[in-house]
Amino acid sequence: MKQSQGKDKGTGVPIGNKRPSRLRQIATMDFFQLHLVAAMLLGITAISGVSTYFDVLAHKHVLRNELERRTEWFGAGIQPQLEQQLAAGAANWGEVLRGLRSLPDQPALALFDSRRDLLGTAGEMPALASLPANLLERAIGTGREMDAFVHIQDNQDAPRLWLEEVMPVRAGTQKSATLVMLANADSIRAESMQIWKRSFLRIAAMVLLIFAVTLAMVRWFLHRPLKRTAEWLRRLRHGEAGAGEGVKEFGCLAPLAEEMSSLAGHLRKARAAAETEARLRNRGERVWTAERLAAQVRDCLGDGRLYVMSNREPYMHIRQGGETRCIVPPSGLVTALEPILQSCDGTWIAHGSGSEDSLYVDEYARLRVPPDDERYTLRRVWLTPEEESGYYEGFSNEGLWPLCHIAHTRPVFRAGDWQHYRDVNRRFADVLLEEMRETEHPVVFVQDYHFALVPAMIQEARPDARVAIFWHIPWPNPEAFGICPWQAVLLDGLLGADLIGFHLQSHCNNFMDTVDRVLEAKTDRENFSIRRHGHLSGVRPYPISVAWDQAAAAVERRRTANRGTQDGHDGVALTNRELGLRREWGIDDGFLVLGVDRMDYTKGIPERLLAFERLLEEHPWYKEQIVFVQIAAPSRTRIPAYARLGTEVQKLVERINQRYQTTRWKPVILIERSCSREEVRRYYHAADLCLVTPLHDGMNLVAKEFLEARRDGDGMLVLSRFAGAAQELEDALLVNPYDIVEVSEAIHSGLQMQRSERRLRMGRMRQQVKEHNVYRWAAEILTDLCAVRISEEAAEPVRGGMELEPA
Ligand code: ADQ
Repeated sequence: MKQSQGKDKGTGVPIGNKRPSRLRQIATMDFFQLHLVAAMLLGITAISGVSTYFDVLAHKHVLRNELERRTEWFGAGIQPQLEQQLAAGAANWGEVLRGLRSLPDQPALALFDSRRDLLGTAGEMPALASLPANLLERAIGTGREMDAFVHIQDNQDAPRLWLEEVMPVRAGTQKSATLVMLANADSIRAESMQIWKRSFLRIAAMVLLIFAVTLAMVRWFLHRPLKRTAEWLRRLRHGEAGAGEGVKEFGCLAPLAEEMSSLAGHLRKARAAAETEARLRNRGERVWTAERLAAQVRDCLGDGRLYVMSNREPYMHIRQGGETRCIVPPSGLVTALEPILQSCDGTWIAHGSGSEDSLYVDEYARLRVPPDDERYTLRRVWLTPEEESGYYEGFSNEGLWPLCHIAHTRPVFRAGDWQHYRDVNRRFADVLLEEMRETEHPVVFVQDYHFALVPAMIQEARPDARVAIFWHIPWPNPEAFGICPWQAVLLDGLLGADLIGFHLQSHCNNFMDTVDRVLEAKTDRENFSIRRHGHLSGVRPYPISVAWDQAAAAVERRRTANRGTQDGHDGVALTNRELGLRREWGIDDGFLVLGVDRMDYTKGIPERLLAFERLLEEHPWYKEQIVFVQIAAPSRTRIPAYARLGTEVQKLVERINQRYQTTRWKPVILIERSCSREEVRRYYHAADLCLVTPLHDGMNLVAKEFLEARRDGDGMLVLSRFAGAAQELEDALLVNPYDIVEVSEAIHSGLQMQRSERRLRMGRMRQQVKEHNVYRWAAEILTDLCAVRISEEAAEPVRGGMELEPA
């Protein structure tokens, strides 16, 4: 342990060699700050300098106006007396002028006669001769008062500023003279200098203040987040920090950190996948991962392009809480097919059922997904409400769904629904054909009972396409399927596929029997293939499963080992959040039994509730010691049978609760909504026992999700014999869901089972799901699909002369 401290976990190189030294960090920061501060200082000084200059200019203007006004007033004041003296023919003008200029700070005076001869002066009149003669000339010429500021070089060192005001003086029409007043304007200059100085000091103080504030802001808003981000990135690199952990603390760098976080997430996943692959190669294990699946599919597709079709789309744009959100509907199918499409940039064709879907597509109803990492194309198909109701709710879910499940709900077949089903299948097939118009040898993977007619439509238009369809629900025996008035058309539609997949061998057998019974076709039970009109279809079981995240499982195992069982709950190491969840239902130390289903009559929810009621009846000491949480996502609510089921379940829950509840405890909690994947996972973690008791189910992913989620290796599964999953999970407590006593006793023995046995069973079941995960499911189907077609093409020259066999 000690040895690894201070080392880079990936390379074993001491961190000190790679990490920038504190000195270098400081130097980098200071250099950055210095530049920033210098630039700011320069900028602020320039702006302040220019603004001060204009300030001073404006002030100067005001002072000059003021001086001009004062000089004019003074001139106007002495003008009448001058005119009197002129009229009287005064002899000594020097004395007259000195008499008029009573105060020393009044302007100096000089009087010129009409011939421009100086008559007399008063006050300091420097360089009289150098006064701008043209001002005098112009004033005499125009007979108007004029003024100008002039610099006069007298015996001082520097030229001084003066205001020269020239004013005509008249006595009648005969006598005239011109008065020149010189006012010292040097004070304006001195005052301007004062303003410059004052402004400069103010600017200096302001710059200093801004400098300090900027520095503080840089340190607080940039330096600190930068340091934190750098530290977080370092920890992220060493795998010590979570991807999104504390991103909000990074201030203005949070968006960058979020991007980095998602990048790091991708890198970590890639690294984990590579490590897992390497480990598996070393151990010679055959566990499938998303990466391995992607590589396999790329390999077998070659130049071909993959097209997937399903009713449900992988990304939906919906309006929620006043904003549009892009959600991934909870579906095992998306988990399985996404890595394939992402790896080969395929096209997924699906019903655009989100309320805002049409706003996020181009003119061809396409968009690139995933939205934050565009890797493949989603082509949305639009349906009218009538089409949706006839094709989806009517024929698919009121007809085919109950037809294929032995749950004793009558299938309803209406001619109008069938018409819609055919039309919608045609529409989807046309869209697919349009999408693959320019692709040679496309590979098509159609999903489920919503599109039974599509394979033949594709086969007919594009014989070069390889087509597989996977039927996600059971296939009943020929007698049961014979109820459907259009069974032959459906079978012909399906036989357009090169490969028809079911969960179980028994479903394949039923399918072969049905074809034998209904169509003129050659069925081969040795190779499990059917030839109809010269086209060969393979029929194979591919038990679907869930994703298995090796890296996450390893992390969880380590965490569990560290936590141990210190929380005191026998064997199940619970996180605080999960403990909180148990407390919420008032059973800190008691048992949590869980059911997670769509609210569907095939899932056996009422029977399960009756079994739980019987448990309370038979073992009264469970009172206040047990809670059954049933999460039921509303499903197909517009179909009457589903609406009735909802009411029945609510009434049953009410009855049981009324019978057993106490003031602080309710035995059954019904959560009637679709929960997020994380929420469902929390329940899986917290549960002591998961009840999966469908009356009939193709596979049932909840059972496998529960096992995958139990990385602590504990918990028990009670599983219906009539779920496809029961074929693989022999270590579950298998029950007949109709047998209330058996289910009730299975719950009891599951809860009371020895910890060692429970863990042994859980370990074996987890191993099964790990080895037969959803990536393996997808890889096997696509590999078989490519192989079937290739071997047939290879045999093309001798077609008709020999029996072709799928590989
Ligand atoms: P479903 O009939 O839908 O699938 P299932 O396989 O159990 O049944 O899958 C249900 C999925 O929905 C699971 O992933 C589960 O976690 C999720 N889910 C259920 N209730 C939920 C809730 N309240 N909130 C959120 N998520 C919820 C059909 C066939 C099955 C077959 C699958 C896949 O009927 O037999 O296993 O397709 O092929």
